[in-house]
Amino acid sequence: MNPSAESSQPAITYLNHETSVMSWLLTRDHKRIGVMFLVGVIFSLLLGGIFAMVLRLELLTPGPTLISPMTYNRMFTLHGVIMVWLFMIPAIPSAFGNFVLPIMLGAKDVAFPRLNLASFYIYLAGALLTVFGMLWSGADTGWTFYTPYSTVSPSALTPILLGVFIIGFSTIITGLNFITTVHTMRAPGMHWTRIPLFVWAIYGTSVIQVVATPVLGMVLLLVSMERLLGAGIFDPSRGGDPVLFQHMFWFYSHPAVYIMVLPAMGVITEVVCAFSRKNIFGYRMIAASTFGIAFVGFFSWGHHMFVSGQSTFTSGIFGVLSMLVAIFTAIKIFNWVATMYGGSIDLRVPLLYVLGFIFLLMFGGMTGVAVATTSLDVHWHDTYFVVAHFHYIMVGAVLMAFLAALHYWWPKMFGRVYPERWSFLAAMTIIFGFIVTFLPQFLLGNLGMPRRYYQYPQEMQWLHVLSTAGASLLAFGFGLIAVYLLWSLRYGPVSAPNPWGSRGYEWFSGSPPAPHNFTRAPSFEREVHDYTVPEAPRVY
Ligand code: HEM
Ligand SMILES: [Cu+2]
Repeated sequence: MNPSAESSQPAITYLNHETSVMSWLLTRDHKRIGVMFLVGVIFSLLLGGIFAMVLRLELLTPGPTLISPMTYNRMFTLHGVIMVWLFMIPAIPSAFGNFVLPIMLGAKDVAFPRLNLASFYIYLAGALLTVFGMLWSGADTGWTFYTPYSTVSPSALTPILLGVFIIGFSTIITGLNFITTVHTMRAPGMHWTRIPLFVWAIYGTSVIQVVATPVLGMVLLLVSMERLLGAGIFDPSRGGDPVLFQHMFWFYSHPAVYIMVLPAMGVITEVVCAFSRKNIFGYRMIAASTFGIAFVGFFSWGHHMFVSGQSTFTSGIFGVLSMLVAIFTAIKIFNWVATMYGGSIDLRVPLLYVLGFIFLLMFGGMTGVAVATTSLDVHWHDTYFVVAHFHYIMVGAVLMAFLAALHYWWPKMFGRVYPERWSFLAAMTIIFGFIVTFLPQFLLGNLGMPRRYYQYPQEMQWLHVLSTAGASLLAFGFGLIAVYLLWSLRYGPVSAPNPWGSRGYEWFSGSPPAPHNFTRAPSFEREVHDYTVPEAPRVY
């Protein structure tokens, strides 16, 4: 390691070169835009989390506890809408992807910096319209907006549909921007086979974003037209077909799961390498399985419709196609474990989240194969079994990766470190709290507890009480993270430029990076995460 490089940091960074509010609001710097997205998604997580706590408190007793049935319907709808579109979809790509992707490629920004800023404001406008709809009178259809009820529901669905429609443009623009950046902005020496796997993951995600999101846009607009103009597209009483809605909705919403999970897998790959001090086992297989998942993800939407009246044959095909995803996922899990095996493991907090991720993803994935089995799903459809399954994927896995990324790149983004012990305590609380919250829901579902119900029989109460207790642990864990990260922004010790000794390319730049990342293009003469050679000097 070059000691002079280790002690020197850029004097002028993206954080201190201009500090006025306007310099943030009008910035075209991908790093600042990434930070603004990060603030946006964390606020959304907080709001969605508050709604989740209200739901869990309501379910503490079999009868009415806290709120009315109608308020309960609104709460789970808003919780789902916020968690999916305001938090999960943009969380890793728009926040961390924006921050590190150009640096990993040796570029000084994304291909279209102005569009990048526009994407943030489009997200903000859509989010505000959605929140306006919530304050006005909320929506009670569930985040899936199923017709024909959604075409007649008296709640303020239209602003929420249009809010999500607008957010879709942000997703598409960001995807296009990343695709173009990967193709045109790579520094000399950055061959296709050298591209960091996080970038491959974001690239695969971007393709899904660009192809699938327009279908969601269309279906949301059609439901709005049906509500506003009485067009007869989905409502059978006007000659429409409600099942058509389900096809269009899931054609987007199944691949959307991969918009969430692929970037998460990209984060996991980076963190596994950094803390095993070893390059990834099977680079090509990981990159290829990313595209395998993205591709197969487009042909499995029918597994949400096993009881919609589609033929048994069709269901069988969709079931088998869905199971293929498990094979590609298993390839990745095998490669992560093989990377750690024989590596020199440094168990820091980001790696702890990775272990949580792998463990929970296996539960989520294996129950996924179970619900893709037509005969089993007929029993579990619309029960808590499904709620538990998708929370294992979305919260168990994706949220773990989000927290891994937050803790891994925090010193890179803000140049400060956070207290290690507190972060360990928070991580353990969250992983344990998660299991206590969602494991009982598999049992509840199997007992027949339907999804989206306000009341339940007495004998199910103990499982609901466990679940609510776990949720309180989760809330405590998140509170802890919020406190020590905010503390670290101001009082945390200044970080070394590369506190983890990582060989990821993004650590070529300073921490925090200079405004344009580099003064000259860094050298990509070695493989990413090559721990057999000394750390390359930083260039800023
Ligand atoms: C990133 C985190 C999360 C995501 C992405 C997420 C996503 C979702 C989604 C999509 C739904 C379906 C809504 C519907 O059925 O219409 C849902 C329902 C629900 N979630 Fe979450 N969720 C998250 C965290 C949590 C947490 C931490 C809790 C508990 C503390 C929780 C408790 C619930 C409950 C109780 C329901 C309603 C289930 C029902 O009645 O059908 N969620 N969540
Ligand atoms: Cu699906």
